[in-house]
Amino acid sequence: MLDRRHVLAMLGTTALATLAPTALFAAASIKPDDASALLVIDVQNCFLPGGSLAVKEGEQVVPVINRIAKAFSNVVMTQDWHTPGHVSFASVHSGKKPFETIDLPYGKQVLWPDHCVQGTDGAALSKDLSVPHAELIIRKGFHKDVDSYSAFLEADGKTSTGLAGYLKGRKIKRVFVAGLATDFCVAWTALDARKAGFEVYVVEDACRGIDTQGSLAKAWTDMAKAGVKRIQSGDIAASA
Ligand code: VGL
Ligand code: ZN
Repeated sequence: MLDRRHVLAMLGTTALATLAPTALFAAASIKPDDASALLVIDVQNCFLPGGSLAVKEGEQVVPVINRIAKAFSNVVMTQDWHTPGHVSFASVHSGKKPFETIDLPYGKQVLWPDHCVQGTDGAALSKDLSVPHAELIIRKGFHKDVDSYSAFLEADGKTSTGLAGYLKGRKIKRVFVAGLATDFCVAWTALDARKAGFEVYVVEDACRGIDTQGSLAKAWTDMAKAGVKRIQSGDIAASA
C-alpha cells in the first residue's frame, strides 16, 4: 500500500539524504565507555621534528590525540625508554647503518639511530600533549639486549610489561591505539592487544608511520588479519 503519507515520508527521506548526507551518514559512531582505554604510543621528542628518529608529520598526531583523549575516561601513555648503547641502535653494531637489519637471538631487528635514551630530552613526552587525565605511563625497551616496540610484550615474545594485567585489573575490554609510529610501536601494540583478548581500534589519523622496506603496508595487512579495526578520529563521539 502506498498512500499519501508514505509517499510524503519517502520524499522527505530522499530530500534529507540529498541535502545533508554528512549529517545522516558520517556521524561519529563510536562512543568510548568505562571499559575503553586510549593508548597513546611514544609521542616523544625523538620521534617529532628535530628528533633523532623523526617520523614524517609526527607532530600532526598531537592535536588529534589531545582532542580524542577527552572522550576517554582511561588514557595510558607509553615511552620508548632505552639504555645508552641499546641493542636496537645501529651505533653499537660495527659496520651497520640505521634502517639495516640484523639477526638477534629473538629474531630480526631493524637498527635505528640512537633514540629515546632514558632520562634525556629526546625521551620526554611532547610538551604539546595535553592529556592531564592520563593515568599510567608505561616505559618499554629498557632492557639493554631486547627491544620492545609493543607496549605489552618485549621483542623476545615472552617478557611482559605488565600492561595487559593492568588493563584487565581495571576491567578494560577495548583499546584504541594512537601515536608513533604506525608501522612499529602502534602496530605491535595493536597486535599484542588482540592476542591478549582486547577489542582493538587503531585511529589512523592519530598515527604516523616510519615506512621502511614496506613496513607500513605490511603493518596494516597484519593488523587487518588479526581483527584490528582501522578507524578515523572523526568516528569517535566527542565525549565519554
Ligand atoms: C619505535 C622504532 C624504534 C616506535 C621505537 O615508537 O614506533 N620505532 N623504536
Ligand atoms: Zn626504540
